[in-house]
Amino acid sequence: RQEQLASGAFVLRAFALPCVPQLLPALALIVHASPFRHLVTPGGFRMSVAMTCCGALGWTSDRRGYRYSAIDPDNGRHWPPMPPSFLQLAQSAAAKAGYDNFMPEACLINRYAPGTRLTLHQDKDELDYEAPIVSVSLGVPAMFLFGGHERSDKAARVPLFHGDVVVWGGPDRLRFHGILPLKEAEHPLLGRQRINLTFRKVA
Ligand code: MD3
Ligand code: FE
Repeated sequence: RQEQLASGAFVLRAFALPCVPQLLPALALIVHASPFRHLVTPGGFRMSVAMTCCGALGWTSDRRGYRYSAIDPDNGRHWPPMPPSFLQLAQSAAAKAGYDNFMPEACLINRYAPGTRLTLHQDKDELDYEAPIVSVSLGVPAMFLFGGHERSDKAARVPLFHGDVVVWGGPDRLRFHGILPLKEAEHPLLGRQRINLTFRKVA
């Protein structure tokens, strides 16, 4: 089941389900090496989303700004490598949406507890806006906000469930987007949380 949100944005419902048995143990190893943390924005606010990363580059934020870095600032070591199961899923989803040869070097991993939200924003820290972004939803369902090119544009609401994959590219790559506060719910595999994997080509 494939839904098109806009000319370059596709929801692949349940696309990641067959991969979940490989994804979860790989995720546990990543989180062991580089635990989830609440980053601080340049404005000094603690993000309600907890984050970690894998791959050659990871996204991070502090009072000095947002940036991609090869090093996890919490431990001074490289981010954990991207597991083959992650890369394969991201590439097959991108290809299914019409983006061949997707080579992400970063996977940002977001963790939402009940009440956690992500306010409307654009992803502009990448140098390459040609490549798509692939996002994988795991655990408790969330309401995704799919906005326009201005912050004030009315945003559509798209529910995202365990196993759903969204691919964004082309004209939709710079749309404003966000996640409404996570509802209290329990998922049989992940408990009371939602995990989102976001694959990006950075440079
Ligand atoms: C649409 N994450 O990490 S993923 C983010 O569910 C982020 O954790 C959300 O926004 C989450 O930056 C949404 C889907 C997503 C990611 C990037 C996009 C949608 C996008 C970039 C442009 C347009
Ligand atoms: Fe984003």
